[in-house]
Amino acid sequence: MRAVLSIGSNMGNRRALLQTVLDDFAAETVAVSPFYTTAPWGVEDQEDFLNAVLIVDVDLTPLELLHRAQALEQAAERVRQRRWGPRTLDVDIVDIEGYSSQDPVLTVPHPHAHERAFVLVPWLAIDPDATLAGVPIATLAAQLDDAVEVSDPLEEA
Ligand code: A4P
Ligand code: MG
Repeated sequence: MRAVLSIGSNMGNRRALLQTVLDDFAAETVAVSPFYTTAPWGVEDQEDFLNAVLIVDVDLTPLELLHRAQALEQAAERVRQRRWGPRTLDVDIVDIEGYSSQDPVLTVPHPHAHERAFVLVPWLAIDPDATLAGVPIATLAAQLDDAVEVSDPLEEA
């Protein structure tokens, strides 16, 4: 099963926290985007995020993949204080090939993915021809003007 994951952090050692996800999925990874510095979406009075997207090919069910993502968030000692608020690590399932779900426990495609430059821009970098619910992600990304730029590893904690 091929899936697209969005990872983000805006607390602590952001680069190291994102790396824990890359390490966990290393053997199942098809592609990893660069890390991007992104302005906070949703709740704007918080630090900038570091975001990336990875494409994985896993031998798991969608729910098993969700649980694995949540275990990584727990391992990062994530405390959920408020919706869209600051977090050490967020691992979202953006899309799963050949699968869709409206269940609130696991909604696929992710209901906000199409309006988030921090998801679409990194994804576009590793899969320029990808579509989301049938729409090219290049088209979706072109409609957004959020600040998203490749981060300089030397400047990142
Ligand atoms: N859930 C349902 N569908 C999914 C899915 N496709 N992937 C459920 C992951 N989880 C999914 O999530 C709440 C519940 O969503 C989970 O129990 C799961 O079963 P959560 O991660 O506990 O809550 P949250 O993250 O605080 O809220 P929410 O609404 O999921 O926020 P998001 O969408 O994760 O957004 N700005 C920038 N620049 N970069 C970011 O990375 N991230 C967020 C968080 C806000 N602003 C951001 C960023
Ligand atoms: Mg989340």
